[in-house]
Amino acid sequence: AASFQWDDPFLLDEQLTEDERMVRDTARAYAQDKLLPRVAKAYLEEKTDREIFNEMGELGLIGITLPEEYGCANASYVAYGLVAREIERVDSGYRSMNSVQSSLVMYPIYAYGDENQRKKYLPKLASGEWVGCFGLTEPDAGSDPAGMKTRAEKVSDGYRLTGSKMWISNAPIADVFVVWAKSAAHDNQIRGFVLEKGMKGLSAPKIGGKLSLRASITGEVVMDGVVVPEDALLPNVSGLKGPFGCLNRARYGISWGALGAAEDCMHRARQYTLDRKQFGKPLAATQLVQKKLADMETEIALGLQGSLRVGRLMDEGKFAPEMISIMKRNNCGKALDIARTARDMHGGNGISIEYHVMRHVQNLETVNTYEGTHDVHALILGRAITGIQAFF
Ligand code: TGC
Ligand code: FAD
Repeated sequence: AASFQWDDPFLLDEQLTEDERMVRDTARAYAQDKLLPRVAKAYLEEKTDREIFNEMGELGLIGITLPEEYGCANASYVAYGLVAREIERVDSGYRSMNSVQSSLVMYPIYAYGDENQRKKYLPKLASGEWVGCFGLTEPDAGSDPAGMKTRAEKVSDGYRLTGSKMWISNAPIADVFVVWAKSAAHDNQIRGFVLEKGMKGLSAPKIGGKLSLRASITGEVVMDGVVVPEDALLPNVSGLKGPFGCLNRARYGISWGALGAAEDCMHRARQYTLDRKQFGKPLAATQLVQKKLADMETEIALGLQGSLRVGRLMDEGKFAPEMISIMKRNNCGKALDIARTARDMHGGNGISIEYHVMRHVQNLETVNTYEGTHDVHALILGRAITGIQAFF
């Protein structure tokens, strides 16, 4: 019989290809050597380090699934998930920066754009020379993006966009804005537009005062009659399936990422309770602590296998969005529970930035909410199971 490895209980490592292991190792070394040392300061000071995009780009970690001709690595969706897991092991905000750029900005330009748009934007986004953001959510339309108010009207040689987007990751430092709007010239269908920093009427003020995801900058996107040329329109998709096609990829990556944060919490709780003695023995020698660690181990192991399976199906072109809802919902919810328990196991020290677990708890509150809340994914699954929509 094989011996049990507590930090890789189902031998996930053996289920990966050599290329996937290489990508994973590159991402892990980068995250541990370059991201971990700066995260506490960035989090406390609510500062986003713009250079992180260049660093990730240099290592080929941005837009990793897209073809080589656009400066990308043509890697598998499993490799993409492994990158998310390694980065989020350090901080969900850093993973967010990568997810948005890769799945929500580069993917739609690749999948729905024409060749000129691909050539213009993808290589610079892949290298991190440009930062991108994705504007779907609005002040009055979050879980229900069909309720968006942003409008595009036809003008002589393009479109005029008016409206505002809320809670947009990367927006205040973005060069490229993928924005969704109802277009009067297209039967009021939702269409995607690529806007650029500096366009008249476009601004992206930072949202301050966040108690979560503080290492990742978030903003509004205000479009006050922004006139864009005809070639700003993404020609090859129409309707909500456009943004949802991007969200499928990002949600899948988040399902891996959240477990990276959960693993970090579990590993820290294990070490802390082995080291710390109360009542004359290590905390890890108590039944209650061991049960908590066993529950964490179980949820992480099962969640990783689920995400791996969905990743393989994505690579084979055989996934359904509901599979991703199962994994996004489960892994984010479980990661949040694990992080809260790990925080508790650290006692008073657990609330300090030095011990990392409280930061993960705070971050995972957002991760459980964005890209479809825990309950919205339950409703997506409920609809698929019963055939009855219960959103309204
Ligand atoms: P519904 O009627 O279900 O669908 C409308 C059209 O869209 C198609 N569709 C999908 N296509 C591809 N993939 C999917 N997952 C799809 N889901 C739906 C559907 O087939 C239909 O197409 P057609 O051709 O018939 O028109 O739409 P609904 O209005 O009833 O939607 C309900 C619901 C709950 C599913 C949806 O609105 C939803 O998922 N809400 C959550 C919103 C959300 O996730 N927002 C995320 C914003 S981005 C973000 O948070 C980034 S944070 C990232 C970071 O920082 O890391
Ligand atoms: P609401 O939709 O108002 O939901 C509030 C509560 O009501 C939730 O608990 C929800 O589950 C529940 N609820 C909603 N509908 C139902 C229903 N039918 N039945 C039962 N309960 C329901 N968006 C982007 O477009 N781009 C980004 O880059 C981006 N980045 C983000 C970064 C951060 C830090 C945060 C916090 C958010 C970000 N978002 C982004 C927005 C995010 O996707 C939304 O916050 C999320 O989709 C939820 O929408 P909402 O905040 O409007 O909440």
